[in-house]
Amino acid sequence: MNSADFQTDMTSEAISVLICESSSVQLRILSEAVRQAGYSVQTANKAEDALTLLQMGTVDIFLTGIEVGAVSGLEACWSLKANSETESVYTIVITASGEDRRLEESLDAGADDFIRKPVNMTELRARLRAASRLVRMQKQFKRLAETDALTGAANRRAFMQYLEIQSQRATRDDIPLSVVMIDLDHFKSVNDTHGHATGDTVLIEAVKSIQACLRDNDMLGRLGGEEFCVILPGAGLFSAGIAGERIRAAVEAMTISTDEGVPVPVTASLGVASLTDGDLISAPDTLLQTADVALYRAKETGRNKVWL
Ligand code: GH3
Ligand code: MG
Ligand code: MG
Ligand code: MG
Repeated sequence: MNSADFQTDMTSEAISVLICESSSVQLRILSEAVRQAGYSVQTANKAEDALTLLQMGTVDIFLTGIEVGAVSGLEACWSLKANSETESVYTIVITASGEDRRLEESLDAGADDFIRKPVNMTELRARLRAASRLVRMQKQFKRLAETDALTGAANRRAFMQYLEIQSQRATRDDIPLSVVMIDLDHFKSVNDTHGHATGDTVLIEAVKSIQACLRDNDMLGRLGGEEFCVILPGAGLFSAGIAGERIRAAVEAMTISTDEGVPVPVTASLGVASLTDGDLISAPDTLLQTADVALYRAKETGRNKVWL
């Protein structure tokens, strides 16, 4: 091992590596080297434990031996790649001499790369850097595919996916879930009076203001032109109403003006809907329709208000 092996690899920051090896000595040596290279490291000494950690969705690169407990590294690769939540985890198989047949099977099962024992740490670091390049690119693509380009809010597809997951969770674990539908008031006249560019600025600023009202697990999606919706996992109708009022006030408090300094007042109307105990409306579509009806009532009764 030369001194370069001990330097922190700055480009690998924030990439998380899970190492699975049955030999605890090997595991310690590998995890020390990978950690020194600047990665965040988790370890497991059997594939069953590795799979549990992988399901949590925080692993970017999976470095695994082939003989690792009752479930082999090969089977772990197979089950990893068969699950849509973990299929993008970049998998590197550590292989010993005499394991060529199983190595081939691992690659066929979806492993992305391999490294031979005894592991050369310089080579391992180079392979991790190559893996990191792909992981970063993949994260970038994912972000682009899930984000509305103008405002940075989640796009409709990402929003619906999250709502589906959260409504299943809410029904299964019997916890509340609410949505708040948000539509800017008389937005057409903002465009007509001040131009489309100012309208775009209003959308961008509105998203910033709404985001500032949300918690970590909440999600703001842009469903269409000037229509947004927030998913509030864990919130019942009452808390969602409070969140809605906070959002309404934040939008009203925005101070936007045109390049000429003309103020552009903005308000929004909001409709709240909730899955509550014993309620059978668990389908995301029903929840959104209910929120839509509430939003319509808010519009009808004067705008700039929250309807439950
Ligand atoms: P209401 O209070 O009933 O919601 O009235 P409204 O004018 O907000 O509703 P309407 O649905 O009639 O108009 C929505 C407008 O939003 C029309 C469209 O030109 C504008 N719009 C949609 N997407 C964008 C966008 O990306 N940028 C800008 N600047 N305007 C947009
Ligand atoms: Mg409208
Ligand atoms: Mg509108
Ligand atoms: Mg609208």
